[in-house]
Amino acid sequence: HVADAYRTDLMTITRFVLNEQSKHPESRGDFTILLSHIVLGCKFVCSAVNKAGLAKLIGLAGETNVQGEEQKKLDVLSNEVFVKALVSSGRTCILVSEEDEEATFVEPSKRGKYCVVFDPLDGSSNIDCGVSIGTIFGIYMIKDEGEPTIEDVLQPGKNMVAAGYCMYGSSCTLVLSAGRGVNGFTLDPSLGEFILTHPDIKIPNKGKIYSVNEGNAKNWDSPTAKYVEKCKFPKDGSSPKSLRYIGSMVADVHRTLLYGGIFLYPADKKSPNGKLRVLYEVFPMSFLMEQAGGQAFTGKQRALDLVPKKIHERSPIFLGSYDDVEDIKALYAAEE
Ligand code: P6P
Repeated sequence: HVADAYRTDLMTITRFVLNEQSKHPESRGDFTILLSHIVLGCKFVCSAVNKAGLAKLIGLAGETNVQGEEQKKLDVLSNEVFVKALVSSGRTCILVSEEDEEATFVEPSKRGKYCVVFDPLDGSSNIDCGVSIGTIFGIYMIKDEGEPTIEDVLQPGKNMVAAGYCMYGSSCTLVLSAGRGVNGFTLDPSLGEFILTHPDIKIPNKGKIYSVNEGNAKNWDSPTAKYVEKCKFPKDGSSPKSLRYIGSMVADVHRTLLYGGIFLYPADKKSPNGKLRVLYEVFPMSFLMEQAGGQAFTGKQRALDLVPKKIHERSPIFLGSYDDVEDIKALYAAEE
């Protein structure tokens, strides 16, 4: 009976990645080891996010530790956990975190061949109201074996070897691509293992949902304004799209990936480069969308072709179902 077989044949994320690795006989397992440390970080953050929410809400002793120190802000704590896990993996050489102004260059004795860019806890302002938040990460190989420089992380997103996010919501879901499709894993807390629950995710070619902060409408440029107008008042007799906007990128992107539709964080007069960060928000989510059959556009070009000049650079982003992104690309092309 399939269900029985499934229950006993547990496909954990580690086993899944080892299977993938076996397709690269030359691989020495470095990626598997790196990923296992990222997974450890996600498990820790999942537990801390759940506890912190409760501690904060009912003032448990946990809110200040036994030394009476004010509990670290969760995003600072999450950042420390990921930096320590990534350095201790011995597989990384440069880390870029949303929380750290400067890149971290790993000491030579612990250096590996990967650069990891990450937002340890994106959307953390939503914790107090229980809205899902997440960790977003992208992985590059260093350009060459020489002394690592910041140029090793200022690579276009298309050079990423892997990207993913972990969403801390009603369940803890890790979505990952290593360049051969997208797979989703859900944490089984009783096992402490991420189990394959969403094999080979493909985003629908067209969706019924658009996701944007309408509160910025007065500052939008014309192609974005025209596109959103088209979503609300379609001229071709089709039904209007629904608006879903959670305000936490991981949650909005996860829904878009599974249900289809389009997520937009456009440029506006206040922020000409939009709000979302290229390296550890735009690139990983664009990588996943392309791997799932969707696409990602900056208003000027394919998002993954962008070459960042600064590690915390921002970019407008339109990502999701292939046909929906095509529609907004046509409106930007018409304005050129
Ligand atoms: P706004 C959260 O603060 C975040 O960085 C993303 O997770 C989210 O998509 C975006 O900002 C929301 O921004 O301006 O709509 O509140």
